[in-house]
This record gives sequence, structure tokens and C-alpha cells, in this order.
Amino acid sequence: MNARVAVQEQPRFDEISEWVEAFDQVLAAEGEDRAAKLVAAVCQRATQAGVHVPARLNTPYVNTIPVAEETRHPGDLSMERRINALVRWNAMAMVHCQNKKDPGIGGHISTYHFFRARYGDQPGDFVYFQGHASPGVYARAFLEGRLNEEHLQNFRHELRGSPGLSSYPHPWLMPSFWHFPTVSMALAPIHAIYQARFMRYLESRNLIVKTPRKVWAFVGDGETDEPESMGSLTLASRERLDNLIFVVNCNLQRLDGPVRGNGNIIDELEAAFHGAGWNVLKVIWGCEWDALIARDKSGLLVKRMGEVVDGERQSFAIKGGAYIRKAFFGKYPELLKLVADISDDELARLRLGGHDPQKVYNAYRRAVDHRGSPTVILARTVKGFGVGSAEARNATHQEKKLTDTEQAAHDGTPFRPLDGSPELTYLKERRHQLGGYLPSREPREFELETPLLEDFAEWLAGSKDRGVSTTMGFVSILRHLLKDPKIGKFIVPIIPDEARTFGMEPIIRQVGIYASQGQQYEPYDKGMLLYYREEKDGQMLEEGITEAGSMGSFMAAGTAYANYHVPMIPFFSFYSMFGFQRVGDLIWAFADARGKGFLLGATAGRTTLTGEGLQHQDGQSLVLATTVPTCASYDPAFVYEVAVIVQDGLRRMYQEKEDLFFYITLYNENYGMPQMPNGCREGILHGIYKYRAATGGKAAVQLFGSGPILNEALHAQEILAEQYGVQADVWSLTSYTQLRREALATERWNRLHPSEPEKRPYVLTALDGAEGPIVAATDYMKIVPDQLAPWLGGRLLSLGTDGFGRSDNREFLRRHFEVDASSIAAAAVSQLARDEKFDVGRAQKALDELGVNNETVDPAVA
Ligand SMILES: Cc1ncc(C[n+]2csc(CCOP(=O)(O)OP(=O)(O)O)c2C)c(N)n1
Ligand SMILES: [Mg+2]
Repeated sequence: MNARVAVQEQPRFDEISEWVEAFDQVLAAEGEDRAAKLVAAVCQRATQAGVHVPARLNTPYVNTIPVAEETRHPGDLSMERRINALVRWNAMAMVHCQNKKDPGIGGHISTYHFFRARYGDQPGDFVYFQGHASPGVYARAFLEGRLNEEHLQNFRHELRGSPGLSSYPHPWLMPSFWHFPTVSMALAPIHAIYQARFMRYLESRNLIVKTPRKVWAFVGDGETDEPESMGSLTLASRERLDNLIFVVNCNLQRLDGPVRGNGNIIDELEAAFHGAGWNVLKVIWGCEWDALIARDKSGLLVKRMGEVVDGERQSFAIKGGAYIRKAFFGKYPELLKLVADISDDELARLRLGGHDPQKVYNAYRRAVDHRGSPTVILARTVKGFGVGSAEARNATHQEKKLTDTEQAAHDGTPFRPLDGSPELTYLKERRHQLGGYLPSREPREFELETPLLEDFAEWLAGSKDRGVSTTMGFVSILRHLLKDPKIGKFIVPIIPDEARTFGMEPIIRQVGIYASQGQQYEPYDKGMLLYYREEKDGQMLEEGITEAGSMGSFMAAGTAYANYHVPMIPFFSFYSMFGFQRVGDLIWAFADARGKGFLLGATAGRTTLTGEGLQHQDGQSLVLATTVPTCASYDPAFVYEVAVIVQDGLRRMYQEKEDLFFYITLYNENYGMPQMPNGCREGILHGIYKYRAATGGKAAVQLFGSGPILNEALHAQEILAEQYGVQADVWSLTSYTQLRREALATERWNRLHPSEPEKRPYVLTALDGAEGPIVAATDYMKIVPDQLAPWLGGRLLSLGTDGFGRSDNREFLRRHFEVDASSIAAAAVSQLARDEKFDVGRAQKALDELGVNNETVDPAVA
């Protein structure tokens, strides 16, 4: 009989007993380690023999920490309970019994013993609160005296009262309070992971001192549905981030219903986190259940606990003791006997682990002491716990009848006991011992001397006809900055597996890739100059293929000035197509967090990136970038423009301390980079300057170009002059968005000051005296130049790359999208003809001569 058949049959009971006995003996005589090795050896043997042993990622549906291993909660429990009740009361009063009243376990009383506000002169623990738990956090801050009644009354009334309280954690709106934006689901988990990793990075590079600081993330169980929540779990274990603790608030509910009605979210998460190498602590049952479990010698109770699906568990939580007795215990007569002497009321009051301070304390303690891997605490809770009729309700959005107490809170003003009361004394004493209040965002003044434009002389001088791309130019600028004695060490190059695509191998060689464990292998290309170099104190973050993860690092680095008081300067380069549209929500959060740094959209442009086609060719990231208020976006044509923008960006963000960041498109087309003309610095930064004036007289038409399409405009200028006797000026448009923003601000000022002399937007001042139609050509969508339409009247004619990309070369792509030199020239004569400045018949003929087919399908819909 072979081994496979053998496992199909039920093994005999006496046989099992013998094996178990043998195991027990090893355990007793030689200890846990040996016993575990023995089991592992048997499993390995079984696998070799072809016996399928299913991987066990789940443990029974009980608490991970056995009662015998618990330590006593060190606090004054009744005092903490009273304080907690005050927090709940005020949270409830503040939100007038809206659905978001549960302060969440982020405000749980056990946090009194864990969240340090500082470590010496270093910032303390980082806590990512569940966004909709903000009322609980505010209520506690109110008790602590950090917020007053007026604050609480102005919750969600940010525009009416001063000071207001923002609905959710937004550093943009409350810069001295909230550290981290979280309410968009899954921002907290992914950011917490990369934050914990970046903390290690800063320590390894000796930019901060090592502290026992922890990163705590409070996550909803429904929130774990988001791919970003679970997508980076293995990074955390791979990097052995024992400074990271997730607490998943397992109330089994999301908004519409149960998280896994027909399944079991705690089991599911346990298996996923175990599989990803995390330390998993389940906190399911409160102390009252311990006694029951202890009394049940058969193991039937634990079996029953594991049988139930979550949809049913919800019923137990709301339908009362009689129902629990019948539906839960009633399944087995032995279990009914077990609870025979317990009343229905008592059954209903059996607490869940997440609401039992003793259990939560022990889990937190263990998580904090755990070494070698991140920890997740799966805490079973009931939604609305402690707020009476709201417990376990699914329909949390609906108006509901309030109990008397709730009604009182509804009408009530916030309540704070007198200073000197035992509660406030206790609370303040605890916070004092933990180094102060939290959350508290305290960006300190930092002094950073950023480079002068002269330091970029090499890139302002041009390439002397050598074919260079703006990407190559940027990479050499970055290499130079990395050597800068003042800012070099603060720079964090971030890359999601495209370093070679962008020609960044020299940077890998120059500063090394950060590898927490160092390089434990000899790279196959070690013999080469630009080998794959990993170092414990490497400076570059090579994230692998994850733009979301890279944004996690960009976020941690770009806010380090506030969170660690170290002015890190991230440069995150990515495939421009996979930036804003892939991780737009994370970029939005970066703006909220007052992040600083540079996003580089490389392989930019729908016609400049050749060969790749529809899913790679980016014609829209500049449109998306313009939607982010603190994002200054630029579309430079030449390396000197890149240098000017980077130099000024560094100055504004790190010297002038402006809270903004930059998006710069970088292309891979090589051409001779000209020397920077005199006097164009201001224009580059504002977004427009005249690059090459008409040489044969006054221009009758204006050509705008951006990125490599500027070269097409320059070529068109020659065609127009040589073939049609039309003079044109050519302008470099480095940023339509910046020009538009300035124009809108000017227009607003004019609107609000009708009695004052009208001011002119920069773009109009720049175009002073420039006559005729304006043909704007871009490698991005037409709506990019169209941003200026309100100020350019009917003069503006935009050529852009609306529609889906194709795989072909630049010549064919530009012809297809009608942004090549011929199309630009044709558009110019066509418009001049409409303006009656050019013969109509001659214009029609020009189209033929220029090879512009006027009957092809519109690329916008092709
Ligand atoms: C990306 C995103 N999608 C949707 C929402 C709207 N939303 C707010 S709370 C919530 C449910 C949260 O459920 P869960 O994570 O289980 O948290 P709980 O309130 O149960 O602790 C949803 C869908 C959001 N905030 N973010
Ligand atoms: Mg939930």
C-alpha cells in the first residue's frame, strides 16, 4: 500500500494516541524547540514521500495569548474606564450621534500605556488612526486641554467657526495636530509599512538615532479589502520590521454589511498575515469567556467558536442572551449544559477581546516586545461598543431612535471635569510619563542651503550638439546633487524597477541600493563597472515593481522634515504613464501631508516613447497633475530648463520652506541641448519664454512648444518662413498649469478689486506685442494648452495627443497625432487663412504639400 492511499483511511485512535504520547514525551524531556523540530522533520519526510500535508496558517478561533501567559494590566482600570467614558461622551456630543461616533480602538484605554509622544529629544511613536475615529481622538485631546469647547462645536464646521476641526486626519488642514492622512481606505496600512521601513533606512544611514519608536496602524477589517492594504505585507516581514504594529479592528462590519458574511475575516486575515511572515496575535475573547473555555474539557466550545460564519456572529452580538443560548450554545447539548448556570443577561454581556483592557493590554505589550518581524493584532470588537443601541448595528448610516442617555449626549455640550479632578490628573500624569500629547505634528525649523543656479553651470551650457535626452540630463543632475556637500546626503532616489530604462545604473553604482541585510550574494555582474550594488547604508530605494509602494517611500521621505526633523529630499522617477493614473490617490494624500519632493515622469509623451503603444504612451499625466493644488508641474524641452526647475524647486521647498512638490516630465528623445539663453530663468519658472524669435521680420503667428515637440515647432518655424513666407516666433511652454494658476489668481484679484487698476496675468505680459494666431503643440492632450484659452481669446489653436497611443516610431506617431512640424505649419497657415491673413486656396494647397491628409480619421477617436 503506498503512502497516498494510507492517508485516505482514518488512522486508528490507538495509533494516534501513541504518536501524541511520543510527542508529549519529547516535549516534556527536551523542550519546545526540539518538539517543534521533530514535527518539522516528520512533515518534511511526509512531503518527500509524496504525502500532501496542507500548510497550516490558521490556529483555532481563540486568543493567541494563553491566559497563563498574561500579565496584569498595570493601570488603574476603573479610572481608565471613567476616562474612556468621558472620551466617548464627548465624541458623541461632538458628532451629534452621527454614525461615526465610535472612537474606535485607536482611542482605547490601553493606549495609555504604549503611545510615547517622544523618545528623549526624538519624536515619539507614529500612530495611523482609522480616519473615521477622529472624533475619539479629538474628544481625548479635549479632555487633555489641547482643544476647547469651541473646537468641538466646530467639528465639521471648518469654514464657519474659528478654529474649526476637520472631519478626518488632514495635516493640510490641521498642521500642528495630524501627522498622517488616513481616511481614504488603505492609506494607513501601506504608508505605515513604508514608514517603518524608511525609519530603518534613516537609522541605517545614521540620519536619525535609533529609538524604540513604533509605527502603529489602526486598520478597519473592511479596509483590508483594498489591495493597497495587503499588497506590501511581505516587504514588512522581509525587512523584519519589528517597529511596525497593525491593529485590525475586526468588528466584522463595513458600511453595507458584514465584511465576510459567509466566511470569517479573522481566519482569513490570520492566514494571510501568517503566510506573509507576520507575528499574528488574535484577541477574540474577553476574560469572561476564559472561564467558559477552561470549563469545557471536550474542546467542543472552541470547535463551535470556529464553526460560525461572520454573518451569524453579528446576530449574536445584537440579538441578546436568549438568542446566543439557543443559536450558539444550543447546537450541542454539552454546550447548553456548560452555560446552564449563566443567565441570558450574563451571556449577552460576555465581552469580546477587543473591548477587554486586560486582553488588549497584553496583546499590545507582546507586540511591542516582539522581535524579528512585524506584528498584527486581530482584535474582535463590536461596532458602536459602549454607545448602547448602536452596538453591532449594520445600518449605521440610518437615523435611529436614541436611548435617553444618547439623547442627552446628543443635546449635550462637551463635558470636561475640573482641573485637578482625579480623572484629569491621572490622564495628564500618564501623558507626562509618555512624553506628552499625541498626535502632535511639530515640524521644526531646519536650515538647508540649497545649491545656486551657478552650481548647475554644466547643464546650462548645453551639450554642444551631442544628442542627449532630458532624462539623461536629469540623471546627471541628480548624480551631481548626490555629491553636494550640503544636501547630498538628504537625497533619496526612489525607483520602481526602471533604473536601467532611465539610465540610472551609474546612480546604483554611486550610492548603492539600500538593503537592510546588506548584499548577501555576489551579483552576477560584479565584474562590470555598473554592477547591481546593494549596501546596508545604500541611499537609493529600489522598490521593485510597485508604484504604490514607491509612493509609500516618497511619502515617508517627503514628510520626514516634519516627522523626523530631517529634511529628506525624495526624487521618485517612474514611467509617467504609471504615475498619476495608477497612484493618484496616494499623490493626493502626499499633498494633504504637506509632502515635499520631486516626481519625475520619465518616458513621457504619447509620441516620444516609441514602440510601446497604447498602455505605455502617456498623454494625460499633466492633466491629472494639474488637479493637485500643491503640485507644480513642468514639461521641459531642454536640460537647462530641467536644471532651472530643479534648482528653484529645491530653493522653494527646502530653503523657503514652502509646502509644495514638483512633477517634471522627462523624455527619452536625444537631441543637441542648447545653451541656456540669457534672461529666460523667470520665464521657465513661470511657464513661458520666447525661445527663438522670427528672423525675417515681425512674426505673424506664434508657435508654442513643450518637451521634444518644441523641436517640431522650431522646424515648423523654418518651413513657414522658407516655403510660405510666414514669420513665426517660437516659445517654450514649460508649464501651462503654472501659467493658468497665476492667471486665475490675478483674475480673482481683479474681480475682488473692481476699483483698482487691472493687473495682467504673466502670460499676457510675456506675450506683449506678439501678434497673430497661436498654435500650441504638445505631446500631451490638447486640454493642457487649452488651460490658457480664457486669456488667449480666439487666438489659441491647440494640437495635442488626444486618443489612444500606437506602437510605432516618433515620425509616424507625430504624424498620426498631428503634432509634427508639418502639421504645426499647416495649422498655422490654415488659421492665418481663416483670419484672412493668408490666401485660402494657397493654404489648402499647403496641406497637400506638407503631406497633411485632411480626410484621415481623427486620432482622438481612433
Ligand atoms: C478608498 C475609500 N473607499 C471608500 C471609503 C468610504 N468608507 C468610509 S468608512 C468605510 C467602511 C469602513 O469599514 P471598516 O474598514 O470595516 O471600518 P470600521 O468602521 O468597521 O471600523 C468606507 C467604505 C473610503 N473612506 N475610502
Ligand atoms: Mg469593520
